[in-house]
Amino acid sequence: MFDKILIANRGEIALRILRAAKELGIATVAVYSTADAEAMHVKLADESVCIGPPQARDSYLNIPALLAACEITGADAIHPGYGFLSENARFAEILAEHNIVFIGPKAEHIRIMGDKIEAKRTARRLGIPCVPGSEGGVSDIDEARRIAADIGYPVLVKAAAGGGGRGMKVARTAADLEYAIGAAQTEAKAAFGDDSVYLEKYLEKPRHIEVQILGDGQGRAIHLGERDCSLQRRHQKVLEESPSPALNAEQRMEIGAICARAMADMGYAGAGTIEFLYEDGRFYFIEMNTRIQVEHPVTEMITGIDLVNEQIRIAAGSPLSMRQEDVAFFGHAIECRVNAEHHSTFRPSPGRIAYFHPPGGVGVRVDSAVYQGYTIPPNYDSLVGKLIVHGRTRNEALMRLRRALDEFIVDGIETTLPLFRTLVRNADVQNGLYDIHWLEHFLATGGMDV
Ligand code: MV4
Repeated sequence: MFDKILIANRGEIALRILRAAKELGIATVAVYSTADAEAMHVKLADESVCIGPPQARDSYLNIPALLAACEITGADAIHPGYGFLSENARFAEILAEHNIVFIGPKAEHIRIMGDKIEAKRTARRLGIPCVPGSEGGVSDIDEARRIAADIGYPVLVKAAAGGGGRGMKVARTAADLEYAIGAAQTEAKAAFGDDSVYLEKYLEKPRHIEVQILGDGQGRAIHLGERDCSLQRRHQKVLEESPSPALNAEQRMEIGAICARAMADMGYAGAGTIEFLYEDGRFYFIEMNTRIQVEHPVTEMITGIDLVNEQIRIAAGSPLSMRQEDVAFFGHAIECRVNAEHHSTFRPSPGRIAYFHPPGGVGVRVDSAVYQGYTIPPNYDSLVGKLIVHGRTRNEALMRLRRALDEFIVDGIETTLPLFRTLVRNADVQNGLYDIHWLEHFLATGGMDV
């Protein structure tokens, strides 16, 4: 096992990793930018190293500074958290060259999944059901017309280097296709420096359902069920839950087994998420994330498994702590991402937290790195904290969520708490009747006015 882990991240996920390391008896090193000198992860770590100025490019993304911090402190592994360097295959390789363990998958697997065309090719080869579309990239318009006619309109043009919805264009008819491809290529080139695009059948009203997996890198893998992340705004997840209100136990075990088998076959190491669109009872692979995700606590709450502990132990070469038949699913969990933003305009609201009272009690978990008197800097994401509730049933979880949201006080900045207080009382949300467009439609039709 490692003696000392460096946490190449900030905020609530840095605390999450610190907690897992402490439980394993591993010493921790925090790194921080000058904007984060007062941050909680710096206070709670055994040691800390300043790695640069506020801009992430010069601090949390600064690989030489992170290597120097490992050298100074003698850290033998780095946990990247989410965002920043977490899905940078080159970073994983550089660490290996310096005999530092990257707590995450093999560089090769990060690289494959970073290219959406390669990811889909790999998923298809491993028996994961995919959205019908082009076999690889498309550049020739006549070839694109043939493929689109074959899969049927509407089709979606997607960027191979994509993510966050950038470089995505719908072609409703053959007349739109040439324009959609050109626009997607231009956007992809500008955003990612790579204009490769591919085609998929456009699914009109799917849910976003993702499967959590763990692999030991040696041919064993398990799944930990799914999370329904359909409630999003501008490709930012807002509320996530597990299990999905749309699935039954049989569907869960079927898609889970397909994912676990695929990850075992590829020799995947660590935690990963296989993302699907789900429509009319069928799953369609879209992407795979090779990191721990923001919404991982909902899975932890219903399985009792500490995903970050598993990541660390797998990276140290330990076997998985359980077999598939030992994984039990209990009850229902819901997570709200509370952001420092206005609840209906979503304008960022960094600043000093004058009063902070997180909720507690049975079935309530708050993952946050803020404290009363802390000033949220304007330089990073606006997550104040995650409120996660658990109940024996979805209704019990919703009941606890309503109560916990009413208890939660954050003064001095604007937060999205009022949005969640409204959502948790909405009939569609209560009945689990939502797709990926539901929240945008709700907001556009005045759901949060006043
Ligand atoms: C799709 C789709 C419909 N059909 N693919 C958006 C970002 C991304 N990574 C994949 N995305 C989508 N892919 C096909 N073939 C609709 C979306 C999409 C979406 C997906 C998940 C959650 C929210 C979304 C919001 C808009 C569009």
